[in-house]
Amino acid sequence: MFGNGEKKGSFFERLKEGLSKTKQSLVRNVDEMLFGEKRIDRDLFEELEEMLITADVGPAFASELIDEMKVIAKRSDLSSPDVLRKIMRDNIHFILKQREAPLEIPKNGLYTVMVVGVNGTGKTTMIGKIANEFKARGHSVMLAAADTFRAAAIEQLEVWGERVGIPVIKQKKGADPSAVVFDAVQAAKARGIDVLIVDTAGRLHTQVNLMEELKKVKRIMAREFPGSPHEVLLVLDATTGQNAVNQAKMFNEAIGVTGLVLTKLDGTAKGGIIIRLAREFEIPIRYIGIGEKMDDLRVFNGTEFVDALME
Ligand SMILES: Nc1nc2c(ncn2[C@@H]2O[C@H](COP(=O)(O)OP(=O)(O)O)[C@@H](O)[C@H]2O)c(=O)[nH]1
Ligand SMILES: [Mg+2]
Repeated sequence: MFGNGEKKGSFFERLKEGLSKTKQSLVRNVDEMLFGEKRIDRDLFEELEEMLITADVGPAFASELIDEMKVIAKRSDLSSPDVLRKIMRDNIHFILKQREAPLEIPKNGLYTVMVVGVNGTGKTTMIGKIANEFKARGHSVMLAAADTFRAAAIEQLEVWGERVGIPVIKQKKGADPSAVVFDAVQAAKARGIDVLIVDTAGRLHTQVNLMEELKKVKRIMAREFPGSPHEVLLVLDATTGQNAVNQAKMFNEAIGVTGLVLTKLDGTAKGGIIIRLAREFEIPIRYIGIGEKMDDLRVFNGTEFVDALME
């Protein structure tokens, strides 16, 4: 249900469906341009580069791709635009493949995951889904409700806890998130829990406050269980396009991010942002989300993604 492997399964079909708008803005427009032109010349390459940038893949990737296309165009007479299309596919594949690194839960000892990201990106939903998956694989899992800014955030995590059948450590709204995390790490150690997942706030009165709070949560985790957090997962919403890139910069500089999750790839034309994130950050992409249902979150697989996008 969750792992990768079955290529033509239903997830692949849904991924294809989910990426259809991105495919329109990135692949079909490029195809039309290539197949519609009689001459492959400088103007065409300029137009192509502009189009790629509009499709959110980022200027660095766009210019590298065009440079490579130009070299090939000089060497051969390009009787078929398929050659350029293949270069595009191979380049996207190469970039995405580098960021393929599923989370590995060790066999022994407590493994801790701190989940961060701005409000509404899908943190709490993702936590519920991965908690369910870890449990199904035989791990004991515990959640910590360290988003104490909103009462609804605590309740939402509790609902997931009940649904999955795992404990949720919480305090009242407005409590110090570090105190919640302190309790959670103690409880996880005492009960011999395998995986502790910490939900955090995505908005406070100011951004500086938020980053300071997250830094403190991270410090407490490291102090109470050295080596912790083993993973800092940043959840990004694909529909926000370039904003996702800014968020990645901001969170990475402030607290250090070890894994990315890109949600809401369904129904957006901005899915090209995954290429920009993969190109500009040396951070593995752990999961992608294509909907709200339990099996709409999936371990990221670069080959599957590029196939769903280009096929
Ligand atoms: N379409 C779509 N919706 C999603 C996805 N992931 C999460 N959501 C929805 O986004 C909304 C915000 O999610 P939530 O987990 O509360 O975000 P948080 O504020 O970061 O904790 C909820 O309505 C989720 O169901 C996704 O991959 N696709
Ligand atoms: Mg939340």
